[in-house]
Amino acid sequence: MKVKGKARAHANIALIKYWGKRNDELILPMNSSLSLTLDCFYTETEVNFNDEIEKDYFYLNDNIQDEAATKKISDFLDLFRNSAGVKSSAVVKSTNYVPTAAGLASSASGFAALAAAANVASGLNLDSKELSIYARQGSGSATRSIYGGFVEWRKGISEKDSHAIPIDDAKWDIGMVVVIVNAKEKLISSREGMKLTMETSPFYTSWVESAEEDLKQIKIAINKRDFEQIGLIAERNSLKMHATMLGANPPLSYWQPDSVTVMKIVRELREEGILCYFTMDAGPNVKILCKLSESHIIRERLRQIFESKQIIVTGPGPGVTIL
Ligand code: 2P0
Repeated sequence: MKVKGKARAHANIALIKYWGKRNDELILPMNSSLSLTLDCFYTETEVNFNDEIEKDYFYLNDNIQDEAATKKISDFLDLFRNSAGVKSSAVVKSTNYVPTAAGLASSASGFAALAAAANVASGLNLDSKELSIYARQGSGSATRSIYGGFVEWRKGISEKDSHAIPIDDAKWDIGMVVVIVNAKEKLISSREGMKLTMETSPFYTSWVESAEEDLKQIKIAINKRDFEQIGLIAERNSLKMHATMLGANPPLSYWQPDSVTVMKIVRELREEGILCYFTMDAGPNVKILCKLSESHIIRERLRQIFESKQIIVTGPGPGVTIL
């Protein structure tokens, strides 16, 4: 049995959002979702099972992590240890390659890289579909980071069929401009935010129904390579998720004034004929879906208001890679 494994996984941005779980422990989502894996943001993780140590150690960006952070990793590694019959503790070393102050340190790339590394180190040798089922149990969005390009996370009926499938490698003229409005850590985590929304927002049932319909439509648009429809559906879906959060009690909003400024710029650019569309997640930063060939025009316009380091352009990224 190989005791060491190392892997890289890229972050993804949902175009059809996941926001709410029907099972908290197994991380089964209320609705299916769809994302684009990104090239510029990724995590590399090494898992080393070692008979001579008594407990797990977790280093993130070369810094040893506290008990709470390490426990999350240990619990996740237990899934692999239990399935593979591995009894050893592990040293886990993880590095986030996210441009400084991007505020995008992602649990998606983190748990996908950890899953892929643990898969090798434990000798389980799961295939990609099974790997996405394991990654899901670390963090929902990690399910989708197993694959590159456009990826669907099918909500499934049971824990065994809630997994990702690749939809299209997105190797066409597609990119994202990420605008870092604020790099500080969010005050309300996605996990808490989605729970609050599900439990208290009167709009929640409509959100789930509408997300499933958006998913159907965006898959048709991806199949036709209809970039305008992909963008319009994604933008509407993001706004609906945020509207549903506003209906929570207490109301939840991740927006900041600069987020709205970016949305206004996107709409203006569109009026000028540049096909670009915004999407936002559980934080104030705005991601603009665009044609990579037109990203320089968007960057230039944003530069009138934002600093260069606040604007990151990325293309579509690949799935997990074993290193
Ligand atoms: C998504 N988000 O689909 C949605 C849109 C944020 C907004 O998945 O609780 O870190 O670990 O499953 O995956 C962020 O939530 O949450 C997320 P858990 P996760 O990308």
